[in-house]
Amino acid sequence: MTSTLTLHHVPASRSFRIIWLIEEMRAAGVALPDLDIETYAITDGSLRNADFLTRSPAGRVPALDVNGISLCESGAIVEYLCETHPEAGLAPAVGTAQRPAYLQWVHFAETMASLIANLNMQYLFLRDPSMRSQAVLKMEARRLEACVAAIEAAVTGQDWVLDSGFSAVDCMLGFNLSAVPYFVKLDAYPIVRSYIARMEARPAYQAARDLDGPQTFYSRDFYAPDDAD
Ligand SMILES: N[C@@H](CCC(=O)N[C@@H](CS)C(=O)NCC(=O)O)C(=O)O
Repeated sequence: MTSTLTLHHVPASRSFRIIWLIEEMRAAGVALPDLDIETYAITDGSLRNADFLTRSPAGRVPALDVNGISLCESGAIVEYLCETHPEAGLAPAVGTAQRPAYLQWVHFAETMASLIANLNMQYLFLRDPSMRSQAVLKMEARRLEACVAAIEAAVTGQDWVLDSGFSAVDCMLGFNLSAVPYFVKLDAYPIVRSYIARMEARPAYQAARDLDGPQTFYSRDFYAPDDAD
């Protein structure tokens, strides 16, 4: 059977995690088929078409078609690609000392991304700005900042989140950290800023950004509640 790899994608969304991981795998010498990228948009109804819903029942990206298997949920896709390509060395094997931390951070990335999604919904996707809840805006920005602080602690004294070095966890968190500066000022988090700079310096990250496409959601540099100090 011919190998195929198709990513159902929205530029600057969680599907960036998958493009970056695939580029890291190629950089590690894994022979993967060319990546076909099918691009959708959050606001034009394309994520609700019947064909797409067979791949992703909640109508969310990413979804990946890989050798006849269709899979949604970025964390599941990342875990699946890492376990089918252990030679890439991007995930600690089952039973190794770093495995629990790997699993924890893959899933932590989604706890954190749900806060970004809530802030995106409130600031960008509500029909009418008067529908925004200032209390939710404040609370979700604070909860997002707590996640940034957790990453600051995790990368203190090391380049990547896992003690064992760069891993798929960093690809999961990389998407989050590209969106965080729209809602949380990073001045108080110099270690996170250096971590972001290390991510952005990786050739695979840059190749993935070229494939990702331009973000069209954010029209401002920073979003804050109306009465923020
Ligand atoms: N837990 C899912 C979340 C997927 C998700 O919500 N993706 C967003 C883009 S970042 C989406 O497709 N939003 C479309 C919508 O909410 O209608 C994952 O990690 O893949």
